Parts: sequence; C-alpha cells; structure tokens
Amino acid sequence: MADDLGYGDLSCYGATEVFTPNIDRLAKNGLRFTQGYCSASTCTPTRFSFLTGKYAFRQPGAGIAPPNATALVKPGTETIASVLKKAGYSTGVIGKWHLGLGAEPAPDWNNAIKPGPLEIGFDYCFLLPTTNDRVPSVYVENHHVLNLDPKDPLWVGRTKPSPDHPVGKDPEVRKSLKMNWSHGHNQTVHNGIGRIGFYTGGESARWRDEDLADQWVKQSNKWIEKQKDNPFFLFFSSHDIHVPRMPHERFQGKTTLGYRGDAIVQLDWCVGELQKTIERLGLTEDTMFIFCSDNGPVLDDGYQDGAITKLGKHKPSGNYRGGKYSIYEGGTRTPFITTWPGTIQPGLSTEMVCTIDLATSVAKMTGQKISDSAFPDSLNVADALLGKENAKGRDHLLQQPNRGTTLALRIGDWKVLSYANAKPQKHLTYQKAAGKYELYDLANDPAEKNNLAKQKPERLKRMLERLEKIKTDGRTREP
Ligand code: NG6
Ligand code: CA
Repeated sequence: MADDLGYGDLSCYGATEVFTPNIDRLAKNGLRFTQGYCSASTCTPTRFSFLTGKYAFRQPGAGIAPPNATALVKPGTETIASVLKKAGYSTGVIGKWHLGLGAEPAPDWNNAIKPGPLEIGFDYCFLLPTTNDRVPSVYVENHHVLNLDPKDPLWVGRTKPSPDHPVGKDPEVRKSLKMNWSHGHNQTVHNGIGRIGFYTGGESARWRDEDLADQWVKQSNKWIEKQKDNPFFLFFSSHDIHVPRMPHERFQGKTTLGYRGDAIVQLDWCVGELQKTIERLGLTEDTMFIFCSDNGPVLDDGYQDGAITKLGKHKPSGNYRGGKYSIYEGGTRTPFITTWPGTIQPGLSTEMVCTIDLATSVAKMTGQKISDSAFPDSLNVADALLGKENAKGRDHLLQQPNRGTTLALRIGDWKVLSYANAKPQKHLTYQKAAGKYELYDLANDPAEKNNLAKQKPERLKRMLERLEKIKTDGRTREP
C-alpha cells in the first residue's frame, strides 16, 4: 500500500514525467484496474477499512490519527490479518501504521505499547507508528520502540515541553531547516524538518527520513525469508509518497518533479526489491501481489518541497478531479494492480474493486468462514481480483474524505456527492463545497465537471435514499 499516490502517478497509469518500471512490471504481468479504489481520501480511514472491512464513517474516531492516538482497532475485532492467521498464514505488517497504538490515555512509549497490530491478528510488526510528518520519529518493533535507551525516555505531547524547545515556527529555527514548512508542521524539529506534535528524548531510537524506505525493504526481506516455507501475508505499508518527502540521497534529483517524483521512484524501487526477494526464494508462482494506495494525491501537504513549482505537465490524479481529502474521483480512485504469475491472466480490468473488499475476498480465497459481525462492508470480489472470466466487481461504492461529514455514493456509473455537512478547509481549494449535492454521470463525464443534480431530481433522490440506507443499515455485505 502506497501513501498519497494518485491515479496518474505511475507510468503504467499514463505518467510520462516519472518512470516506474517495477510497478509497471506488476501491471504487465498481472491485472491493472481502471476502477480500483481506496475507501477514503485520507490515510487512517482507508487503513481502518482495509483491516476491518467496515466503512470508516461508522467508526467514531477513525479520522486522521494524531501523534498520541491510541489503538483504533480493538482487540477481538476480526481483521484481514486475523482471518488469514486462522487460515494458517504468518502475518506481518511493515511500514506506516497510523491507526493508533496502546491504551488510553496515550501510548506508553517507554514500556510495552499494547494493544497494537499484534493484538488484532498480526504475528509481527515493524512500524512507523503514525506518519512521517508526525512525532515520534522512531520505529516500533512488536511492542517496543526500537533502540530506545531507558536512560533517555521518550516524551510525546501536544504542547511545547519547555520554552527553549526548538520548534519550526520560530523564525530563527525556520531559517535553518532542511525543508521548509508551508502550513502546520512547525512544531518539534527532527532531522532538520518541522513535524506535527512535540517530543523529546529517545535520541538513540530516532530514524532519518532518508532511510525509511531502505528499512522497510530490509525488514521485509528478513521477515519473508523466515516465512518462505509457510503461507504468509505481508502488509507492506510504504510511507512514500507522504510528506515530508525526503527520499534517500541516491534517489534525490532522479526526476524533474522534485522530491515528490523522486519519492515515487523510491517507492518503485521498494516494489522491485520485494519482487526480487520473491523470485530469489522461488515463490513467484505462489505469491499474489496487490498494489494499492491509501488515498489520492496532494501537492502541497505542508512542506515547500517543489511539488507545485516542479510539477510541469505531470497529472497526479490523471484526468480525475480532486485528490487527497476530496470525494471527487481523484480522492479515492487510485492505482490498483493484482499479480499472480500462473494464476492471474495479464490484462486490464474495468471492474470496480476497493481496498475495503480485500478482507472478505482473501477470506473467501483461503476458505475461511466470516462471522456475521465481521467485515460488514467488505464485498467478495475475489474473482474480479483474480481476473476470472465474467467476474463482477462491486456494483456500488461509498466514498468518504477524512471524517464522514461528506459522503459520495457510486452506483454503476452514477455518482452522488452529499456535502450536507461539509466543512471547507482554507488551504484545500477543491474541497470548498460547490453546493449541497452534486450528481455526475461518470460514463460520460469522468472528470465530474457537469453537475446534473438539478436536471435529474428523481435520480438524485433515489441515490440519496440509498446513501441513507447504507448509513442506517450498518452494513452492506450480505450476512
Ligand atoms: C493533515 C496534515 C497533512 C497530513 C494529513 C494526514 C496539516 C496542516 N496537514 O492534518 O500534512 O499529515 O493530515 O495525511 O498538518 S494521511 O495521508 O496520513 O491521512
Ligand atoms: Ca495517505
């Protein structure tokens, strides 16, 4: 799962200013979906739904998780990992988590941090606990911060810990930053970059942004190597291309797009390394890769990293409207590729599939029974993921931004956007609600330019009723 990667950000999805040969190879040897989605246009809600098969708007507190957020998915919840574990798989998650860790009132960073992935079905985790722009900038391996010196405890908080604590907001500190912030991201400074949140201590545990991708690959290789004789499920959760985009020195300057483009090249490198490992272990024909993103693209997400000034003719959302934070297509329609040499016939799929469907789909593929209460919104699209003849994907899909204040519903090619409770944010021009409702015919208007809400009141009404029903029913999967 990539982070903030848009529909148009890969060469196999039409990008001409950045070249992604490794991901393109997955697409060439597998199925490239043109209607592949994540369920929300921000990270935490998509990831919550990916794990639990439940729309995030149903879950209080499933918006973007702050630095000290506690575990959002409670022990006992069936997840994609727990169901695969029942099927005999070893289960690991390596990379960005951003679903909270530990118990109320805050993660116990200096002791055992529980609950977390290990309490909801994963056997192993090696994590970036929140996001790379949020503190603390440390790794968590299983229940502990890695390399933490007990004599230098880690403190994480919401307020400046002391008057002399250097923060990115301070004009003098700001001048010395490696990468300047544009909005937010002006609190504790680490590795020359201002972050969201404050922290002190844990010096020996801190990472460098430039090394994160290498670390994910190294830990994944180590873990896969150990599992090679047994079935395994690895949730490889890249931090790329989320801000602060600070790829390894060897990728800096590789594209004309600035660090945003270079981070795409780094992400592509990671995918290539994982493919090599699978090939080296002779597991190519036994391994299904699913490539996806957690939300659509954003250019300035808080740092002046050249994403806007160096954009040139690159189109991060392809021809779709909007991006991260938006319920237009660009927010959730994202790259989606499945590959399984010998099993999946290479080609293009126009079936609608979503990251929220993976839980039920892999449960079905591994012969697991799903209890009535599990994965309420996750549909079985296994046949579509495998590209079986005449296989159908979804017939409808609910799309949400960060919180469920606005929602969109696709039914077939029609889409309704309900902005009834929208709260526009200053720096996100495309999120300013144009009206209470919008209705688009995606078959003829994929870029959502022509709002038909006034012309088609009957259809608008029917679709809004269906949206209400999905909200009140509490589930969309048949028990
Ligand atoms: C926003 C941050 C943004 C990013 C996002 C989460 C500000 C002004 N904006 O609140 O930079 O961190 O949260 O991104 O601080 S996500 O992909 O993990 O959802
Ligand atoms: Ca994201």
